[in-house]
Amino acid sequence: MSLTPYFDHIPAIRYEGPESDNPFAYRWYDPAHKVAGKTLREWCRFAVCYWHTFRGTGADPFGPGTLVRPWEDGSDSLEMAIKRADVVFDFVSKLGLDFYCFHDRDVAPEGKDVKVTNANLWKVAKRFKKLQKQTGIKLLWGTANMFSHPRFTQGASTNPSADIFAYCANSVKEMLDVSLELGGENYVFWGGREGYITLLNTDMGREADHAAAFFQMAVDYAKKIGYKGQFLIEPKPCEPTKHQYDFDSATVLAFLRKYKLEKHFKLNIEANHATLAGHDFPHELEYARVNGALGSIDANRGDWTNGWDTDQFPNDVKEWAHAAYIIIKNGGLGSGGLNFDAKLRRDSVDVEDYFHAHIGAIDTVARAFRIAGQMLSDGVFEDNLKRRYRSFDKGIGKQVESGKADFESLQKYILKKGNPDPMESGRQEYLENIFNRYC
Ligand code: XUL
Ligand code: CO
Repeated sequence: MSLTPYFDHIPAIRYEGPESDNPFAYRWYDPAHKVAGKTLREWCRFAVCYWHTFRGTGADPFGPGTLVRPWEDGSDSLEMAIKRADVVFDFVSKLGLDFYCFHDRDVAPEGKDVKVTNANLWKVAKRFKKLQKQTGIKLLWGTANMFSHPRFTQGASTNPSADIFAYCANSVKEMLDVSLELGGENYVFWGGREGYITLLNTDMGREADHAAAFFQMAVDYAKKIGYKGQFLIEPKPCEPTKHQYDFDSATVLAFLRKYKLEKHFKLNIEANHATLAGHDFPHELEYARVNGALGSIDANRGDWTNGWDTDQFPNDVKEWAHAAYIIIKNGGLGSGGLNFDAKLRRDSVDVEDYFHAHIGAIDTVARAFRIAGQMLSDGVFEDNLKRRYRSFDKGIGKQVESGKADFESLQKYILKKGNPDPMESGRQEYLENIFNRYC
């Protein structure tokens, strides 16, 4: 039974198989289908994101919003916020998904002061609690929007104003309380304006210390209230600031280690942020994985011809096959999942477009998991890796890996040998051909 009438003309989205020509059906996402010992539902843990799908307007720097939402009354009132919550849960239910994600300001309007703002958030959170119980839909992660309002223009925890730092402490404290109340499985920090435009007005060292102090306070507060959700930092190199402090996985991990915060955080990797950083998506995933920090994913894509965060829905099976391969090697995402941090194009103005976007993205990812599972069980790439590094499995290589070698023993070894063994092929083209055979 739906709560609102807005999607009544669309059937519940179910798996019908690759032969189906029903645009309102999954071709690859069979939630019960098993890949590498787990169901697709368990691997994917898909989430609908509140901000793009329900609050984005289609506005761009050259013109106002275009998207049509029949349920909106044009206001940012609390009444509208509560009604919208029902629509969101209807949408997630219709797609047959398990999770949603939101920022505080996506779901509840600001009031005349902090007290009223906090009260508004709690009124909507109460509604969420009821809806979660009714539908079984869960909160993958919550976060605080500390970048949209003009007060955050110069940053949040890295703002030169201590008042703004305190304001942000209130926001995160409230959202941690809400996350505890709603059973939020993770809590995300994306440093929207935590960065700078010019060093002429920026004390970089002091700003980093402030950000670290803020994170430590969040860790301490979560412990105090017994909130056990996984903390995640979402790297992004630029946009809206020129230099964002959380540039990429490597930068965030170095920051966390400097301030001894690494055991409290994992990473939420966003595909389009990876490409903005000059990496590809699999690079960021693998860097996080090998550092034990792959926590969750914002599933979207950019456009390779430009340098913006276009936040399109994922549709590249090959890219995702590689991503799924890494996720499976990671044993999954733990409490994390795949959140569609993606928005409709400005001229996708039909209610049906929300469904087409999600169905396409979900099928892309599901198909990729099926492919990746096959690649792993065939073992071609893993066998190749074993073979390529085999000189470290015995002899002098084994001594290096076990910490038993030093410069002197290595020099003795290579002097005795005279010359290293000849180079072996990296077989890149061969491996690319094999990869293409799967996709
Ligand atoms: C912005 C972005 C955010 C975060 C949450 O580029 O990705 O929506 O995911 O604040
Ligand atoms: Co994101």
